[in-house]
Amino acid sequence: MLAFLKAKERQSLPASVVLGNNACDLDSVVSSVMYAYILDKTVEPTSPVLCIPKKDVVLRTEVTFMLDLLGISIDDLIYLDSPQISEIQHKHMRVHLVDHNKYDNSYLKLESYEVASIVDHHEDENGPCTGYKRVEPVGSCATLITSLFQESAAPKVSLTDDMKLCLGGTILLDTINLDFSKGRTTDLDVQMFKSLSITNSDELFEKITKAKVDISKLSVYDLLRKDCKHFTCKTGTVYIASIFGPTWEQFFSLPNVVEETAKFRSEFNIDVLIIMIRSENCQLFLAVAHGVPFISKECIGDVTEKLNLIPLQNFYPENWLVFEQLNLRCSRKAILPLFKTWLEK
Ligand SMILES: [Mn+2]
Repeated sequence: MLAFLKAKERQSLPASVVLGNNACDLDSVVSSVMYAYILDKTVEPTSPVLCIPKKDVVLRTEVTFMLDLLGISIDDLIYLDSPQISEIQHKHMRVHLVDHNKYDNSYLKLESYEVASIVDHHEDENGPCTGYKRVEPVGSCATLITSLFQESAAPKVSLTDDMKLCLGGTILLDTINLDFSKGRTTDLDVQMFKSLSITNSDELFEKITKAKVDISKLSVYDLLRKDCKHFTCKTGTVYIASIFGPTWEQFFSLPNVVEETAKFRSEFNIDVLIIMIRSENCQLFLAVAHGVPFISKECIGDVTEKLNLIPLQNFYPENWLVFEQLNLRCSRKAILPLFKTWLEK
């Protein structure tokens, strides 16, 4: 498994690549790595390409958890900004799609290509494909990849225990532990999961779910980038980052919180940065790092009233406002338009 990826890392890329979707979630990563493995063993040298810049992979903590489990380092994989990508742009490439079914050339910017195969579980967008196509509405693309391993008669394409855990874990995460009542599970998901003979599936599901929210290894810069929405208005560029886990005291005690926040603001030219912090015991805090003089404790407009904000004193860095948000029903989806309306005035 590992050897197959490492070979790709050192040499230039082969003319056959597997691409997951641009959300680059666990399903896309696992499906592209496993499908590339099958193609590499049965058809031609093939490499997975992750549809994100390399620095973004650490934000997907469930992905790094699973790669760890497989003994794959994030350095073993190819990303949109890997140096090998510029070399393939002038070659004729065979692109295999997993976890999406319509090729978007704006990521790889290939001069010449064909979509050589598709394995996906989303609604069929009928994108062109010159070869094998399997689009089925199951809970996880990893389910379809698992069934490919079963159909592959070649004895050299067998699954190791680690690979089974990886496929099985992805199926569990996507189907919410194979719970039919959640509406994402199909009979094939259950059947394929069973074929992997994983004994303690509840434990595996719990581990991956935990890994998904485990932010303990992320820097403040990464925490801010992990889940962020933005808009532009009269005041300038406004970012609302959402962080789940710490209390505001814990957040402001993280290493280099001021420097890392400044780095984040300058990289994205952010005029107003709003951070929603939801602690594990469901307290909500709103931190505003502002460069705009009219934003003050008293003057945060009707937002204060609607969100029921209580200003918190001391402890936080200069030029920041920190509030406890007592209206817990207001999610970011509701907060974003409130701020937009206010900052537009
Ligand atoms: Mn998927």
